[in-house]
Formats: sequence, C-alpha cells, structure tokens
Amino acid sequence: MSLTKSQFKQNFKRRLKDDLALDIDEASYFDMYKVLAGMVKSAYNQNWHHTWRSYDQQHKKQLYYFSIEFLPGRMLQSNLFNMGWLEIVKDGMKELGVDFEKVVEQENDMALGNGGLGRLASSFMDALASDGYAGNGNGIRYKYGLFKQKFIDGYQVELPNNWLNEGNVWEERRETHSVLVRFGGQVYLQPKNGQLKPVYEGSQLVKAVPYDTGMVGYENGVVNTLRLWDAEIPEDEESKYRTIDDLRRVEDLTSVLYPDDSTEDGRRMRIRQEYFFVSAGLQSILNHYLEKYDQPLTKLDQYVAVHINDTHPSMAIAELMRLLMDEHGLGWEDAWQVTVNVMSYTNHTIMAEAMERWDINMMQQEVPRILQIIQEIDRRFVLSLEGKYDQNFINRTRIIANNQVHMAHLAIIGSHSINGVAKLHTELLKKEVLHDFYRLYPERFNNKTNGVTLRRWMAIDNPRLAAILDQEIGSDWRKNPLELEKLLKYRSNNKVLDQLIAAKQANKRDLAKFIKQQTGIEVSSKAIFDVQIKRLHAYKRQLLNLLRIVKLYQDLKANPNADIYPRVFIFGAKAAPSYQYAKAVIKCINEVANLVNNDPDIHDKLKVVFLENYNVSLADRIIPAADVSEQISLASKEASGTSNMKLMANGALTVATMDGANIEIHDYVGDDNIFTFGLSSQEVYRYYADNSYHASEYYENDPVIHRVVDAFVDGTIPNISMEGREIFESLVQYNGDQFFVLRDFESYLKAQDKVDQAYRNPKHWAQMSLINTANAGHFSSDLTIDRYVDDVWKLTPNK
Ligand code: AZC
Repeated sequence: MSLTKSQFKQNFKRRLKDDLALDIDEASYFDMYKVLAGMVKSAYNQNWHHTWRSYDQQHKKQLYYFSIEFLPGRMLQSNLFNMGWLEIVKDGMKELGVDFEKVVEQENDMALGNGGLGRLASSFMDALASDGYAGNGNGIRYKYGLFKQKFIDGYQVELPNNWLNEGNVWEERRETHSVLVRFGGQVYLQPKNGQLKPVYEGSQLVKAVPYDTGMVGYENGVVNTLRLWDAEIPEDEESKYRTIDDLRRVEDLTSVLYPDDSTEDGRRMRIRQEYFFVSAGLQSILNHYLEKYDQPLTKLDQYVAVHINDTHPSMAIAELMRLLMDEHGLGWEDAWQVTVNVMSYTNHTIMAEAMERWDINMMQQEVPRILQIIQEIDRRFVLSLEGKYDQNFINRTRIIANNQVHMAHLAIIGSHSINGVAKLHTELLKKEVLHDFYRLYPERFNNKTNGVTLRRWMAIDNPRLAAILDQEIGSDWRKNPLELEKLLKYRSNNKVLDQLIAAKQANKRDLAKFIKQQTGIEVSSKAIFDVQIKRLHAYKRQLLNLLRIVKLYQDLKANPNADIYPRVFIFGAKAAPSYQYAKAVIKCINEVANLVNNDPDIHDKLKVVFLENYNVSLADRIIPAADVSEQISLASKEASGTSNMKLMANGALTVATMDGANIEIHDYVGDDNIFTFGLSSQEVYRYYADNSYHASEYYENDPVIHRVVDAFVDGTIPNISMEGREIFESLVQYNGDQFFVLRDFESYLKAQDKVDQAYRNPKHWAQMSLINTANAGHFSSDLTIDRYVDDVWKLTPNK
C-alpha cells in the first residue's frame, strides 16, 4: 500500500471531484473526511479480500472474539498509521492548506462500549491483525453508542449518541450473509430419525444482518474482520409482526448499548441482545466452515476458537450445542466435546453485582430451547459431581439454582480455558471468587494480564515522545514493544531527559489550550497535571481523590502561603445513568471545581477540571499530557485497569494501590518509580473476615478526616445539599464506607506528599518518567495476544 505524497495529493483532489464534485476550497472538513476515509478503505480492501481468501485456502484456524462491547474510538488516524500513510497524509494535507486535525475530528467515535472491557476488545482486534493472526470480532451494531455526557449545573445529563447519523464509512453491509435468529414461543421435543428434535410453536424469527469492518494490521497487509449484527424483520415473516410492540422489540435488539457494565439493567432486553449476536455469530461461523473448509463438525475445534468476553456471550455454549445437535445431527457427547474445546472465557471482575444471573422464567419466555439445553448441561454437571462432592458444593457450583441461571457457571463449565486479566485478579479468582471451580478444573485457570495498543497511545497520540524514542532507540518498538527497554540506557543522559521534559511541557500546553476552549478554565502547564480517567464507580474511589482536594483547599484557606506545589486535577468519567451515588460524586467534583477555581485565596495553586464526555478520543488528548496517574481503587476490586498502562507509557507516574495490574507495573518499575499506598488485598480480606472496619471511628478520631468530610454537609462546598448528604452518610456510618476511603486516606496523603516533593526536582522526575516509559512494553496488547494465541486459541501466524 505504498503511496507518495504527490500521489496522495493528486488522488485526494481527484476523488473530491469524482465523488462530490468539489474543489478543495469548496469542500467542508466533513467532505474531506469522507473522501479521505474512502481512499483509505479502497486501499485496504484488496488486502482485506486477500486476507480472508488466504485463511480459507489454507484452512487456517480462526478465532472469533465474542464481545457485547467494542470501543475502537476514531479509526481514520489509526488506519492511516497502520497502513504506513499517516505522515504522508499529514504532510500532504499541510501542503494542500488543509488542517488535518480538523479533518480527523469529523469522525464520530465508534463508542459501542462502556469502558475497559470494550476498549480491551478493540485493542485485541488491532493486536491480532498486527501480529498476523486470523482473529475476528463478533458483536452488536448498536444504533446509539454510549450516551453523550453533558454537565448542566454540575449534574451529569445523558444525551443520545446517534453516531450513525452521518453514515459510517468503514462498514460494509453483507446482506447475503444474513441469518435468522429465533425468539420466544414454545418448544417441544419429538423423536425423528432416532433423535429428539425440537418443534417450535409461536416463536418469532428475526433477521440478523452483518456489517463488517476491516481491522487493519500494522504495516503487514493483514486485514481481519469485525462483524457487527443488526436486527431486521425478515421479509417473509412480516405478517407475524402485528403490533407496535412486536416491531419495537426487534428494533430494541440493536438500538442501545446498556450504559452500565456492572448491573443487570433492562434484563429481558439484555438477554435478547446477548442471544441475538451469539446465535447470529455462531450460525455464520458454521456456515462458513461447512462451505469453505468442508470438514466434519467433529473437527470444528481444530479450525475454530470462540472467545467469550465476560459472561455476556456465554449463551454461545448452549447455542453451539443447539446448532450441532438440532441443525447438524451430532449427539450430545460429540457436541459437548467440540463445544468445550472451542470455547474459552475471560472474567473481568470480581464485583458480585456484575455477575450475570438470569431469571429462569425470563429465559423460558425469550430463549426456551437454550434454557432446555442449559438445564441439561446443569443436570449432567450435577450428576458428574454426585458422590464426589457434598451437596453444598454442588449447590454452589451448579448453573441453575433458586430459579436463576448463573451465567459465569455456564461459561466455566462449558469452556476449556478461564482467565483473569491480571496476576492478582487471577489469584483472587482461584482462591476466593471461583475457588470451587478451581478445585474442579485447576488446569483450566490461567492468567492473561491485559495490554494496550501502545502504537495508538504513544506513536499516534504522542508524536513528540515518539520522535525522541525513534531518534534514540530506533523505531522498532512499534513492532517489538520490549525494545522500549533500550531507553533505560538514557536514564542519566541530560540531553534525553531535557527532551522528554520539553515534550511533556508542549503536550501540557496543548491540553491547557483544549481545557480553556472546552471549559473556559485557565490552567498553567507548569503545574502538576494529575489525571484520573475511568468510569465513575465507588470502588475506583474518585471520592478519595476529591477528599484530598478538599483537604488541600482547606489547608490553603487556613494558610494561603502553604507550601503546595501547583496542581491541576483532571477528571474524565461517565456514571451509569441509574447509578445515583456515582452521579452524586460527579456533582460534588463539579461543585468543588467551581469553588476552588474561583477562590482568589487559592492563587491558582489548585485547579480542578472535569472534562465532559470522556471517551477514547478525549483519552487520546489527555494521556500524553499527564504527569500523575491516579490508580487508587480499593485493593482487590480493580481486576486490571488499563488506563494505568497507557498513562505509564506516556511517562506519567502512578499513584497506586496494590491492585490489578498496578502490582505488575510496580514489579517492573520498582519501588522508587511509583507511589504506592493503602491496604493490600490480604488486609482488605482480613477486614471482611472479622468485620472489623468501622468507618465512623476514623471520622470520630481523626480531626483531618472529620473536617474534610464535614465540608460535604456544612456549607463549605455550595450547592450539594442532597449529594453532599448522601456522600457524608455513606462515609460516616459505623459500617459505612464500603470501599475503605477513610481507611486509606492518611496513607494516600503521604503518597501524594511524596509526589509534591518529587516534582520539584525536574531531572529526577524525568528520570522516573523515563523508567516508566521504558517498561511499558510489557503491557503491549501485542504481547498479551501472543499469550492467548499460544496458551488458549492455538493459532498460527500468517506468512
Ligand atoms: C473491566 C475491569 O473493571 C477493569 O479492571 C479491566 O481492566 C477491564 O475490564 C478489562 O479487562 N470490566 C468491565 O469493563 N466490565 C465488566 C462487566 O467487568
């Protein structure tokens, strides 16, 4: 896909004319975006075609990553980058007098995910293609992406995100690959040719239409496929859809992404969504396998791996059983063996409320045949344990209990591999959360620490840093992320350290300009940029950060000359619309921001900036400019975290609890290059065991905590009479403060004091920062994918 600058300029102008009948000076930025994206797509289409043809010809084993969320963000720049065109196009645009950044900004974020889990799925798509593996995505083409967040009077307001409004250049509707998905009605089993076959009555068929998007590998010619499904009414079934309700139930299947990654909101619709994309995906995989690979289904596991990203796609296990038995005539035993060998499962959280359990009656109504098969899986599972394990153990591990279907149990029983997403998380799964299953299937459990697309977060988003790296250690780190370690040689090289300092300063100036534009708040790029960007959740403890800001404010009010190094606190976070407490925290942060930013006594020593609508493209802007990365979840609660990795790669220093992947970051950079604090996960579990944490004692006995917490109810922070009260009460009750905010407060203050001191020595700070960047290669999703490929999916790379 080679292209010279003059070719690019010529083609671009010609296509503006051919496609839109416009000259450059007549075209809007959106016109230019569409034309440029069209050029990119036609250029990679040949490779796309070639890639799938070669998989078919070689009968290559293919992975299908089933995920209810994908979060690629904007794709123009990353496609250009992966094709090796980015610099040419940037230069060419400049020569044509076009502001390239404005063109990039025309693209709506593809935001079909909530947070970490969805972003991980997309980074895996990039890594699979870039490592040259046959790995595809399977998901839902939501009409509305994750809501747009606005702040009105400091409150979060959710607006619809109609991202498809202006069309989506990247996708291709593949009508001929449509399949039918059956919902509802009654099902009976009847003998036929010596087997029991289902007979359906009163069920409804929905047409699933795939929209495919090319997933372009980094400079290797590989283009894999992300297949997202849309729901339509089948032409010859129209008469069965009589009421508005019928129509709406089909539309709803692909209309909204549930804006909550931790509760079972909208249960019935969620069950339908899950079954919809799982059934459509598996049908299309089997159709393709039978047509192009022409092998018996008993060998499916040699050619196909299906990955279940958290429990949302776990009905895949029952659906594959159904397809193999009902549609293709395999017996139970054969079908089960193939299914378990094909399926693998990742758990992303230990939070009990995020563990999906579906009401058995609801499943009966929506997916009756699937429930039947799950019941049979459950019956056989129980049978296999009887006599070997006591009844309690069986009740704890079986899939169906108390009229609920436990989806994680289904995923575990039906998969050959179960992984956590960081070392600690996997250990907690084995020792605590899934301990019973670990006893049953120790060989199935393994760890796969998450990773991030370093090319995006470093090379594309932080060209200043990338230029220094390229010059000092060469550009191989883009392909071999561990090459970043070569940077360690320069830890005492003043020239390199000065360059790093200058690059960070320039990035901070860019962000300061953006902040001014977006919020009107003036911030100094000389201050410490202290960043906490992630979903708003009690366990992530944005509140801990906020309590410290309140304390600093109080300190400065008492003594305006207090020796506090200037700091800008930058937040980005969405709260699930139904999550009252999280929304109260947002309101409080916004009110503290108002108070602090406008108080002349503070002399600009503190600024608080809560940027609206945190999403991938906002992360693209913030991360290169961060000095400090807040990773302060209560130990044991954050399965891995991934913003911790992106931020360290960009040279931010982490203030960290010993949680999730923070522990592994700490292991690589060493004690001196990270600021750790707080309880360990063992200590947290000890508190749970003896029920000995009493938040009220901290409130009563610690005058600093007392004063800070009172600020939420005594009028210090204005306009939060309801929200302040809610937070106050959640903290000070005898058994309150579920996430030990007050317990970790003092330790957090100490860690932050160290940050404050360390930042005063710019050379030493730059050195620590360099050590973080140099160790970030370990957290490349390219390497994570290599480990999945070797241990779980058993794929072979492309030639
Ligand atoms: C997140 C975890 O909270 C986060 O720690 C992890 O880094 C990320 O997955 C990727 O593994 N979980 C989710 O986004 N959602 C659920 C349901 O766990």
